Amino acid sequence: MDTIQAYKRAATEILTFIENHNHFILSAHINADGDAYASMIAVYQLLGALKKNSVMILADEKTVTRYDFLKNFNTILHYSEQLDLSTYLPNGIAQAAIILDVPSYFRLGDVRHLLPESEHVVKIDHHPVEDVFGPIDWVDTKASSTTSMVYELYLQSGVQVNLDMARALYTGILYDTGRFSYSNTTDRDYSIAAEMLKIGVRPAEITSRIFFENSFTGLKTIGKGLFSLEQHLNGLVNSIYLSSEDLIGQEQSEIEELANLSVSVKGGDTGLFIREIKPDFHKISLRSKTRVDVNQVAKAFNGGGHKRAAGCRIEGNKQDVISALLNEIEKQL
Ligand SMILES: [Mn+2]
Repeated sequence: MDTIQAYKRAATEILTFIENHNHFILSAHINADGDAYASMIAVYQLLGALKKNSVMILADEKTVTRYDFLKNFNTILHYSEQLDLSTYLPNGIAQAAIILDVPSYFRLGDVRHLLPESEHVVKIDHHPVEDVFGPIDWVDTKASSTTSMVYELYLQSGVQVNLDMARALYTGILYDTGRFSYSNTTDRDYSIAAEMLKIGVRPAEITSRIFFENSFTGLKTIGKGLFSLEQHLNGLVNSIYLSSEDLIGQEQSEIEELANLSVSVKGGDTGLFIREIKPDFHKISLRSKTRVDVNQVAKAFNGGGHKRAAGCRIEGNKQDVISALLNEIEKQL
């Protein structure tokens, strides 16, 4: 099949790029999620196996501890202006960069300041293209996850996948397919997962680490969110709202499931999970079943993502934000 050839070609090209460089920075999108962490860690481990030096850096202020069961997770650095990379890279400068799960410079956050010249930057991603980072921009919007694309690098490199690598690869795919349930899930994802199980991945363990380990307060906040559920446009749209007061001390990754719950209402198509992250400033996660392209909706507010899952930030009070979103959604109906 055509895709198989395209995957082989892209992976071979990236492996040549890796061969031609020695010191890499790796990064992923701001507010890193399971696919962002896992794809970055999987590439880090691959580079290690290929005897290359690399360092992982995120623009986020801190890591999401949910993923700390992955090997090498604790070596991830966080960007700051004072960050001195000279312990990791000769002269503290990245010779090359591999950027994962990031469609734009904006979504890379401050890590963009660390990038070498574009010819030394590789992007691997499954979001619709926004910025082209360099000559090797490998994007497959049909891929469920960036991690599933990274697996092709393993295949073409001949590096034998060990258990740590398998756990990372499994994690990214599991996360971005919503436990193999979203419409983005492919037969390839199942094949890779099967291979990872043969290597020793225990699905129940990873699933529970990612999805079923909720803190007491996190679950209470999910409860509050569910209680706020509201219907709009005759039930076609359902929204969940949490005020900044509701969110005090709440780690975001613990309440992500509210986005999926907002779209789970029977008869509805689009779900909005709206968080007031500071007064009159809201972060919105959008989900849809079949009708609304939420990537387009998010784009109207300088956000983005995928057709069925996207995010954006909007200024204004609760009512203004909801009206603005509904207005964009209605344009598609
Ligand atoms: Mn992803």
